[in-house]
Amino acid sequence: MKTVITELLGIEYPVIQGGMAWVGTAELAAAVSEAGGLGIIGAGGAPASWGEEQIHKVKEKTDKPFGVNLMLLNPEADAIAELLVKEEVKVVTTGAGNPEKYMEEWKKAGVRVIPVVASTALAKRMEKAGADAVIAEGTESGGHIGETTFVPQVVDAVNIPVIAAGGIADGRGMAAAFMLGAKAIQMGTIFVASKESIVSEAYKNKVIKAKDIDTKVTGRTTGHPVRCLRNQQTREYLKLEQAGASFEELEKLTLGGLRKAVVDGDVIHGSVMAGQIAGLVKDSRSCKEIIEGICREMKDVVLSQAENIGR
Ligand code: TUI
Repeated sequence: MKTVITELLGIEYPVIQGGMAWVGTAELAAAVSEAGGLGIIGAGGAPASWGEEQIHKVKEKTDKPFGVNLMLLNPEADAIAELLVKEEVKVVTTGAGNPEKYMEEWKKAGVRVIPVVASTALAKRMEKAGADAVIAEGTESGGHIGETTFVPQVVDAVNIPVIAAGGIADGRGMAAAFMLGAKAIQMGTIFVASKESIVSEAYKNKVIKAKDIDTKVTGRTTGHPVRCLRNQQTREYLKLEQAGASFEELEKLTLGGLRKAVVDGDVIHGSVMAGQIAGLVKDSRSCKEIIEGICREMKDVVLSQAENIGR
C-alpha cells in the first residue's frame, strides 16, 4: 500500500505504532517494523541508556526502518535527542510537548521528525519548524491525551502529511481516517494486546475484556489528562480529584503506576493506559496479522461502501 508516508519512511503499510512508555520495547518495535509498519521504541520516562540498549536490540532484530518516541517531559530528553542522531535513527515521533528546540539538529542529521500535536496551532508551528509530518492524536487515545477530535481540522491547517491516531483498531477506523484526509494511521491499544507485546498477561486480558465505557480520564484538574482502563486506582484518583486534592497528593497515587501494571501485572493499583477503542480489541494477534488484516479490511470497507453509495 503506497501513500506519501510509506514513501517518506520506506515502509510497506501506512501503519505506525504509538510510542508507548514501557510497552514500546525493542520486541514490539521490531515486530511492527518486520511486519511492514513503523515500529517505535517508546522512551517514555526512561533514561537515555535504556533507549540506547533498545535501539541496539531492534537493529539486531530487523533491518527495516524503525523510530523512537521522545516523551518531552522526560528529564533526559536532551540526551535522548542526541542519542537519536548518534545512532542514526530514521524517524522520531514526539509527545507531550513542543520539540522545536531539537528540530534543527535532527533535520541536519536527516532524521524524519513527526511530532504528535494536540492542536491545529501546534501543527502549523511544527510545519514551519520543518516537521516532515504530524500525528493528530485525538482524545480517544490512551495515556496522556489532548482534548480534541480534530483530524480534518489538522489536515486543513497544514500542507505536510497528517497521520491520524486515537480510536482506530480495524479497517473501518482506518478507512474513516483516510476519508478525513490522513495519509497513515498510528495505533497503540491494539498493539498493547498483540502477541509480541511484553506487557503482563493481566494487562493484555484487561484490554481484551474491556467494554466501550471502561476508560476513565484522570488528571483533568492538574492539566495532565491521562486515559486508563477503570480500576481501583482510577476510582480513588477521581474521588480525590473531585474532593479538590492537591497535585502532590494525586501524583503519589499514580507515580510508577504504568510500570506496576505493565511489568508487575498489578492492574488493580497500577495505571492501565488504553484508548477508548479497547472495547473493540477482542483477541491477541501477531503484529503481522494486525497490520495486514487492517489494510485488507480497509480496502474491503472502502470498496463495499463505494458500491453502496453508487447504487
Ligand atoms: O504523549 C502521549 N501519550 C503519553 S506520554 C505518557 S507517559 C506519561 N505518563 C503519565 C503522565 C504523563 C505522561 C503516556 N502517554 N501522547 C502524545 C501527546 N502529546 N498527547 C498529547 C500531546 C501533546 C500535548 C500538548 C502534545 C503537545 C502539546 O503541546 C504543548 C505545547 O507546548 O504546545
